[in-house]
Amino acid sequence: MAEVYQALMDARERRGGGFLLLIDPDRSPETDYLALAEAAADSGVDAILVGTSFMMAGNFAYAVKEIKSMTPLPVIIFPGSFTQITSHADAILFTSLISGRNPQYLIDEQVKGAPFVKASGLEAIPTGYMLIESGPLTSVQFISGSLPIPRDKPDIACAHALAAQYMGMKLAYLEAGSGAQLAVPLDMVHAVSQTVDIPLLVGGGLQTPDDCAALVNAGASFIVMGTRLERDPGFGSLRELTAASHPKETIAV
Ligand code: 1GP
Repeated sequence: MAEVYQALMDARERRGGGFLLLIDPDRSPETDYLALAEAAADSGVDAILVGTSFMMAGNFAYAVKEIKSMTPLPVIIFPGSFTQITSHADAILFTSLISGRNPQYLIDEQVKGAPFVKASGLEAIPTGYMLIESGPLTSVQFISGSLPIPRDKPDIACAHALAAQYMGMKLAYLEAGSGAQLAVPLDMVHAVSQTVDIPLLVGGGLQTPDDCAALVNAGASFIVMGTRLERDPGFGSLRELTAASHPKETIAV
């Protein structure tokens, strides 16, 4: 049963787009991210992603469990490695970093993680993950040891996203990188959305409601945002960001 995936598709259909809040439990105090998780549903968030590059500060399973206890929303693992798998979430973005040519992130982490995903009972959502050039080197580029797709080459992004679709992946994720200086270009998002049938997640470096609205207008199905909310966890601004990502809804903000 693909309940979480279907819930995402339903939300996109109903609201004209979706907003996914990314919580990195390694980067902000527990009280802050739990307050954000608690406010998410009433602020219009469609689902919460939880993931981190390192998890140096604490216990990933504990963080996911605490986040889940604060919200009725689907909690989806966005793993930085195969060690970030826990049954306390509802689903996992089972990602392959298809823009890179490093076998560790194309298939090795997935092979190591697959038995744990099965044992956990998590819904696995196969996702083609693509890094897009976004200014200075990002953490995910450095950690994965992979080159991003040049930002002025939408045809290369289209070919990768198509390959993802033909390999059976259910989502394509265009990633500028957490805290990126430059977000994924609108013309690239538009080109990819016109090329593939699978929904597009777009994230990395987004700041404003206008950023969200422009991306959804260009063809993004789901906006992913983390850093901006860690730095300023104002729940009023969260409402504005989610409203801008839901063009079919007219809600006073
Ligand atoms: C990173 O795309 C996400 O994986 C979100 O990026 O933290 O820059 O919002 P930000």
